[in-house]
Amino acid sequence: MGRDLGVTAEKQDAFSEWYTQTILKAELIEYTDVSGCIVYRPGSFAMWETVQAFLDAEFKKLGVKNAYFPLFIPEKLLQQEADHIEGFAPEVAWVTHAGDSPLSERLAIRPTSETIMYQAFAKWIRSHRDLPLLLNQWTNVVRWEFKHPTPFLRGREFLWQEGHTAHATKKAAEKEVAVILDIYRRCYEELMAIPVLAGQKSEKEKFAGAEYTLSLEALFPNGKAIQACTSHHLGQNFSKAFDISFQNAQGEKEFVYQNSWGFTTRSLGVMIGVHGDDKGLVLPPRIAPIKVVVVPITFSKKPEASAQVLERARKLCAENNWHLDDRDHHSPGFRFSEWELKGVPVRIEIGPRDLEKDVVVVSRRDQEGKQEVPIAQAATVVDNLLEEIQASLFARAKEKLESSITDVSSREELKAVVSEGKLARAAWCGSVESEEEIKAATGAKSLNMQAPSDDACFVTGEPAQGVFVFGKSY
Ligand code: 87F
Repeated sequence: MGRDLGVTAEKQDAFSEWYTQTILKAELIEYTDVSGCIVYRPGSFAMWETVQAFLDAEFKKLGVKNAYFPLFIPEKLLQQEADHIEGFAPEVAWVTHAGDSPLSERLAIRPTSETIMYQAFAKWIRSHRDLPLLLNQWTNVVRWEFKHPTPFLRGREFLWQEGHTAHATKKAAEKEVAVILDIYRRCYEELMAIPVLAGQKSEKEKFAGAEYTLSLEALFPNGKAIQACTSHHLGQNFSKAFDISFQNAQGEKEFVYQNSWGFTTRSLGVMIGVHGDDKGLVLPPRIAPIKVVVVPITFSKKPEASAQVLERARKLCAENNWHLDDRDHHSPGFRFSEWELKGVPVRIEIGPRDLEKDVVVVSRRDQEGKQEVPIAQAATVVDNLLEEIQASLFARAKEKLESSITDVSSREELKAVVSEGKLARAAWCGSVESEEEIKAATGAKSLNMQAPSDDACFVTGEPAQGVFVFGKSY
């Protein structure tokens, strides 16, 4: 493969150039004329479908049902819980006209669906027997961001699921909000081999409409942290604003307790950024659309041997659901580089000499080197190798995350740690003022709270809310 077909930027030195080249050249995305709106090409959409299948199955085990609410939200409805909308208003995109005629009321393009869903919840929930109400939808959302867009990581239109649930008791809601976070954690860790930090957001960083927000945070190779997803306990904030109430078993009126939780296509960007290398994508086997590619090596000067090689390669692919790359108009070297760029976890070569020996040559994307494997054992060896690659990518990323967390006991130490591209950990009071002060002095935000703590806050000396991790972030 030529220089311009492969990735030319080095991940270590030029991360953002590396990222952009990788996702374009690996055919994951295409840009459009609208900034922040990208095409998810089949290569990335297939991975999103895998994420969807994983999460959707887990939600269904909890009794969550899928539904679909409209894209357009009337202005009055969006304003109904003014508190939560306040800071977000500049990001809302509006439909104002049909053809040349102004609409009587402008319509927001959904940035999130609390308002439109909770209007319906108020109609549907009457008695404690209607609870819990557990709904999810898989949709696109539009948020007209003004920060620089980055494909997957920050865009104006993205794909997600949003779960919205109503419960009779606070206890039931609080149980669920943690269970959902754990499903999200497993999706990152088990499917995408990304270790995450799970915890509660600070007062400043939580969703304004929530009583508290739980999040997962991941670490990018450039030392920046990124919020990986959120699960909010809304308490009765929305049920009071939207009059979502029920008669309890004693016949008294009560407001429901609610949660909302979301997981977006940002996850794909995190996965790409964490695992990729100078040759391009490195995909964990469980999320890779093609897990194994077979490249038959044929020679026009040896037509008979080549035909046998092709036949054997076809048979192996059919038996094992491996991908056959029999494009003989491209050299083997070109094809190898292309599958490396696309991150396929395992490559198998088979040529006339291998066939004589009854072996194939197996390479793994995440490490150098090749091994000869007897054809009869190829399926077993490759299955084990895929498991090993999945585990090794996770272990490597986890070691990186853990070794980058450094305990600090002053703002100066925190500043030094984050400027080295690491994460700082400290017992902290969690107050909004203190967070603003830390941000101004160091450029870092709190990510989330890892554990409770009896220590004093490292900034104010007041009792700590808990042990928080801080870092520069996306
Ligand atoms: C942008 C414009 C208008 C985020 C916005 O996190 C409103 C909002 O409410 C807004 N950007 N949010 C917060 C979304 C909260 C919550 N919604 C359900 C989630 C997960 C899924």
